[in-house]
Amino acid sequence: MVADVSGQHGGAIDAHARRRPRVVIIGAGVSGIASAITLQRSGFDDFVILEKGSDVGGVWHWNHYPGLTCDVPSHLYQFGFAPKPDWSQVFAPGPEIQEYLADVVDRFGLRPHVRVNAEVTAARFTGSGWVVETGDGTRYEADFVIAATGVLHHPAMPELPGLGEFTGEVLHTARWDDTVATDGRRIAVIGTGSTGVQVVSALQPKARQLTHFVRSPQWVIWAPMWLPQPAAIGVALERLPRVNRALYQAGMTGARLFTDVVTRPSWRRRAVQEYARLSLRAQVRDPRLRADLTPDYQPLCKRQVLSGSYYRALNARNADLVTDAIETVTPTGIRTADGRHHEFDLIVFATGFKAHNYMRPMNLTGREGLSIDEAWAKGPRAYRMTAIPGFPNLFTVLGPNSPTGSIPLHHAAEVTARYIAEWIKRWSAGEFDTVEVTETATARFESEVSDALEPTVWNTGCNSWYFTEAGTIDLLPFDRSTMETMLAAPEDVDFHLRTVPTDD
Ligand code: N01
Repeated sequence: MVADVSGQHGGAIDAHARRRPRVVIIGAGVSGIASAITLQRSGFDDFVILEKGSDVGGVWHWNHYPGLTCDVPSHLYQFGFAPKPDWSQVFAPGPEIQEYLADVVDRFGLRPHVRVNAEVTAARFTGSGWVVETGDGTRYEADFVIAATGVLHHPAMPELPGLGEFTGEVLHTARWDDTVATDGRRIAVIGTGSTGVQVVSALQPKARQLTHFVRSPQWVIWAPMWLPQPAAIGVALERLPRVNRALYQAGMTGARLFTDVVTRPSWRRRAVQEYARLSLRAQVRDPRLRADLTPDYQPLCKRQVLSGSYYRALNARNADLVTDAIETVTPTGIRTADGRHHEFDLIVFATGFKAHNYMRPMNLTGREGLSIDEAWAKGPRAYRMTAIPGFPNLFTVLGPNSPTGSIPLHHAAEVTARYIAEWIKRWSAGEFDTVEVTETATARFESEVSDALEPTVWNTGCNSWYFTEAGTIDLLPFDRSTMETMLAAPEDVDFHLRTVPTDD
């Protein structure tokens, strides 16, 4: 078992047996769960999953704001190896997804491997493996580290002047406090990404007054997010696993259309964009409100927002849209640049995430003392989303340039985890002690990505969380089969494989 340094472990090469790799997985969200189950299915059981939160589920554990719904169809938002036939809705509510992930962890016997409330604060490459340390000082020795730390994890909280003086309540959607009352109150929601749109739709009906502060409007495509999945369909799919599997495959095939639309200009892209414009025209009749809600960039450029209720919520008598800049927060509300003062009981920040932090602020040190902050001084980078020069025997799942905006994420995590497992199998067979991607291969991958990003819709002139501070787009501009080919098998020419001399 992966143990703290004082634990018992025999990791030495046995000429007659395969080595038993010790693996630390950081994070128990979608990618951590996919990694753990993939290791299990490859015959490896000496792994521990270190999770900072109090439960598994990652983003679905941390987020439980009112209205949280997955805007990806449920039958695609699941693991290929753990199909759930009986989703309650076509677009599942957040708590049901969290339940699904917890259920997968139980069904696959992962609980004994999970340490919750175990935030990794440091990880150091020793020359042959890793020592990983959690906040309470526990240390784990590992042959491999898998950083499954997520993309949308660190809430972004703007430092608005006067915020500390506000006498009402303040919440960030990603750290929602379920005890805070919202009914009958005057609520400000700041931010208009997928989260802001969902939370506005959910809070408006029972709020005394809801004001949505929108700095840059988003295109909001109409979709019936509430559509139930009849129970009979769940029962039938449960009894007919082949049909369920075929449905999943059909969904994956359908998802190709979406990848195509965002990565290549075509009439298909234009058709979807026209539908986004129509969604606004058809639902917002007031010309002034419509003008305020019209973005100055192409639909699909930012992560596309889907909602069947947002515009209706804004049209309600108790709802207001404010596009004037926020000047300051006062003890009782918000003053905007036009001099108006808006009184509130509650301010909700739906202001998104620091999406390019990945495993940071962890103190991660690779070969020859190289820190991750030094390695990523010009922004996060990884060969094929998973391997970082200078960090041997460490892989990321849903790391830099992962297809968060174009390919079903569970699938991307599974494909990456299988790729990592291939390396670990070869380590287990004694082929090498350390594996490290070359700088040349990483630079080549970056250059391929950069060229392929040119014609994508993300590159058509908007500002979104897809952009890093260095101005690059942190997404994968390739289709699913290209991603699968990239990660089908390790290519030795792109790696340094080393053996570590032993004392005897
Ligand atoms: O965050 P965002 P999100 N003053 O970064 C505004 C996923 N997700 O949490 O555009 C005023 O998209 C900012 O304004 P601007 C999904 O991938 C999935 O909504 O910078 N406003 C923007 O409007 C999504 O894309 C589901 O001008 C400020 C907003 O805050 C991702 O999470 C559900 C501001 C941030 O939007 C992130 O979405 C929900 C300031 N100082 C989310 N600072 C599913 O259903 C920021 N803003 C799967």
